[in-house]
Amino acid sequence: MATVLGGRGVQRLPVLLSALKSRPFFLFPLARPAAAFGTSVTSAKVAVNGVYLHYLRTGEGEHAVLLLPGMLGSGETDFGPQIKDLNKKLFTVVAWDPRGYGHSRPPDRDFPRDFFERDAKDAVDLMKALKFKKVSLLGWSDGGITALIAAARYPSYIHKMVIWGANAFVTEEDEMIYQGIRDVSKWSDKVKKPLETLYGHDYFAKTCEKWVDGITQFKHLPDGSICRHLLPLVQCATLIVHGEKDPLVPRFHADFIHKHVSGSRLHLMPEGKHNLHLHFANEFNKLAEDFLR
Ligand code: TYC
Ligand code: MN
Repeated sequence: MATVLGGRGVQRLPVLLSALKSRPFFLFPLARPAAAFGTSVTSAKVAVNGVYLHYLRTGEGEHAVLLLPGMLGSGETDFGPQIKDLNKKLFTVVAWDPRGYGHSRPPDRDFPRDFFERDAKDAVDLMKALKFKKVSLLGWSDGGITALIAAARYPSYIHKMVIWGANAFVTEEDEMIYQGIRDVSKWSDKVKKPLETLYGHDYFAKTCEKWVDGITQFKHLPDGSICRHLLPLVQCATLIVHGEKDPLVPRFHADFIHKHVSGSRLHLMPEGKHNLHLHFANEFNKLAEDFLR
């Protein structure tokens, strides 16, 4: 059973962040007056399935949208431009940190074979704990996998879904890419820095290695399946976005999901890489908003 924590669990974001000695760009002064748009972002934790899950929340729209981060990700490191700019009149935006990631620690992150299923249940139970009747999902990469599983397992609870950089199975080619990112000292500073600040070097490096081992498990399952058998169970309207210059996730993954999620739409971004929602934030936000509304 999930319980919403009382006032003590809820902090204003700046308090939390000053404790972390970091300040994501979405907290810098906004172009629009804060009062006109209710641009405040709150940070809170709620007890769900035996852990305290952390989330950011902003907006006052009727349409609830959950943002699901990628591997090692968190709301603040992965979704700055979405938290800042998604329409706050139309949407109530929640960005969560899956257990073991971001500020949803303890526990330390682990990767049992059902870790995506566990994340999917945690994500849905978090939104139910926050009293949302139905939600849409914006899932990036690992968060896209989690979103697919949540949509398949809890069809009556998911309204619409946008996913990008996700894959439903693991191939030989994928495994080689995974091994290439195992050693975080080889990551670009730009990608590495926010995560190192969030976690400290050791937890970051160790958890990345654990993630590679965790995701490689699927390679040894029949068809390398992460969730391919679940795709036909997805019922919600689904938009798959793919960056044609994504160096991590080859095009065939997006095509496969498009083929097996009935009625899904595939939108290609020719210049998009894996982080297309950050690099082309305005274009991505408009695409997502138009699809969701
Ligand atoms: N799924 C990872 C994420 O959540 C990214 C990734 C995809 C890494 C494919 C390697 O071969 C890979 N950001
Ligand atoms: Mn189609």
